[in-house]
Amino acid sequence: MSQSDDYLDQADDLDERLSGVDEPVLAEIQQSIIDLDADKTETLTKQAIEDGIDPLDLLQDGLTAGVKAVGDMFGRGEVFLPQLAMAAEAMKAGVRHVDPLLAEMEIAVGDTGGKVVIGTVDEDIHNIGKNILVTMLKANGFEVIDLGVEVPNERFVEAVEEHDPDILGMSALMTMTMDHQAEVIELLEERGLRDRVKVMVGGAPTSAEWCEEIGADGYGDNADAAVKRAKELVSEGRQSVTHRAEQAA
Ligand code: B12
Repeated sequence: MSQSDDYLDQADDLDERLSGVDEPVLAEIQQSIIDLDADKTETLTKQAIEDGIDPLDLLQDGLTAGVKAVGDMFGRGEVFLPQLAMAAEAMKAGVRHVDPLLAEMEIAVGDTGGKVVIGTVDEDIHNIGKNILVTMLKANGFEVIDLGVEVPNERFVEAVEEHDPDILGMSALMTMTMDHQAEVIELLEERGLRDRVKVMVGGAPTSAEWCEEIGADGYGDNADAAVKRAKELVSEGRQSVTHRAEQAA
């Protein structure tokens, strides 16, 4: 039996792995990614958009849930890298259509605006989540400088010096690479730059606890929550600047 036959056998009884979602089309989107069927994911995503499903639900409960299910199977050794890559392609086929809607979506919290430097940490090529976050930050009035993937620690620090952003965002998708987030914070401290920028961390293996442990300022487990936190951090920064100016006057 070939590797793909094996995979289809496992995919057949995946019903119980699908997380409970209200909209049947979202479960179908999850399943289409599990089936590695990018064409179907694309068709269903377009249908869900036409049906008026909330783009954030579509993203979280449909596309992301589907790709994470394949990630879990990969983690258990039930599927291999080619299937993981195909699941990523299916996800991207859907995200392509959700992206224009996210680009118009304002999160109704706090001030708009501010500058963000963002990238995926060194030795890590995962960028689907980061790219979604970039789209949503831009939609909410942030100027975004995207450093891409596999960004060396030193490059993050240089970018803070060069662009003087309100926020430095670092994405890490692997337990092996999340330590780079802590290392960059240490480098910022060593260079006397830590007080100049708020640091946000995110990506599947990270958490609010990790954020606190490494002394970062903000965390978001999805792009929606991340944008809200970014807005809060920019507002807090502005308030403390006003406060310092008032004290100096
Ligand atoms: C798709 C995928 C891939 C694709 C990536 C394609 C791409 N262009 O990104 C491909 C096939 C290339 C890939 C490769 C690999 N992968 Co991979 N991959 C995944 C998978 C299934 C999904 C990731 C994803 O796109 N999720 C969807 C997005 C929308 O979610 P997200 O990334 O979490 O982002 C959201 C939030 O986290 C947040 N967020 C993200 N970034 C940031 C940043 C900030 C600042 C903030 C505030 C918030 C935030 O907002 C986002 C939007 O809502 C995960 C499984 C998982 N559970 O994450 C494995 C996974 C991350 N991969 C894994 C592995 C091991 C690998 C490989 C090493 C495999 C290999 N043997 O080669 C390589 C990595 C090579 C490298 N050097 O980086 C492991 C990591 C294990 C671990 N714990 O360390 C995972 C967890 C799978 C598993 N269960 O084993 N992978």
